[in-house]
Amino acid sequence: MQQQEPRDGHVRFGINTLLWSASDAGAGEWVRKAAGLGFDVIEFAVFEPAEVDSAAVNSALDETGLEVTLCTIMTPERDLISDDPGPREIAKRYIRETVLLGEKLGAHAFGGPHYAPVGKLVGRGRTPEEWERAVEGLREVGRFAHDHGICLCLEPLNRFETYFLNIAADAIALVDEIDSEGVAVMLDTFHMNIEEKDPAAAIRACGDRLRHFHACGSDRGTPGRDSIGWEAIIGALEDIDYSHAAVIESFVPGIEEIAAAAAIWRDIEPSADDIAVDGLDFLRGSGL
Ligand code: LER
Ligand code: MN
Repeated sequence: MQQQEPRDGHVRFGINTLLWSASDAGAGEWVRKAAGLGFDVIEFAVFEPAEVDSAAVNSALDETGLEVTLCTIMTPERDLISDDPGPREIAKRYIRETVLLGEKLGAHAFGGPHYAPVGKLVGRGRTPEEWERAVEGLREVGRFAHDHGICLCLEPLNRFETYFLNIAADAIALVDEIDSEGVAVMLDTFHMNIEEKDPAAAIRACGDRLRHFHACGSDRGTPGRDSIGWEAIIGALEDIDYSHAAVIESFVPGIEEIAAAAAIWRDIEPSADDIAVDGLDFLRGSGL
């Protein structure tokens, strides 16, 4: 299902399946649910690419006209910066298999912290050897992704979730060194709010390297009902003519596995669907 990314100058708004599910099952159902709520994009968090029923998803996509983006699930055994070649190979295999899934679904962006497991902290900063391994590994899988019509969008995470890439400036340096059309930057307002001195300046610094975006509340609740400086963020996205997807990524305590990984210990909003509905309403009204 190779399609061109729709680039009509408009941002398309999406929702990440982690709001509702911690599994690859029932993927077609999330397409219909997202479409019913008015989204343009469904973002699948892919646990095991072989477990996703691509035929069911494609028939739901045909029915609804939704676009797909993918989000990585970096488990402890998927680690491109490990000094052990085993986890590096497992990470590359996972990325390649997910790229092939994405190609079947007509996806163009596969975002997330492809470099290391979420939550991996080792009591020190990154080493030059780890940086080199990331460059080599991502260059290899980036070439593969590009050959299959997909861009790997590297996401800096906050310091409590990774020590490897925390700010846009480092993601830009990594992407520039990899120098592959198959590797770009993505940003997430939740992480930027913790790490960036000036999130709008970080967006502008990325320019056209920014190929994917997570629009998240500062508390991982509803975007727009939080303390993010949305006016400045929206202005910066407009300044760089951002015209890819902006996806809400929020979590609720009821999805226990994800809540534990993202440290969600209370109801931040009344319900998961409130986050989706009110967040989309806010983004649609933002002028993007
Ligand atoms: C994790 O905090 C996150 O933001 C995700 O996009 C990556 O899995
Ligand atoms: Mn994110």
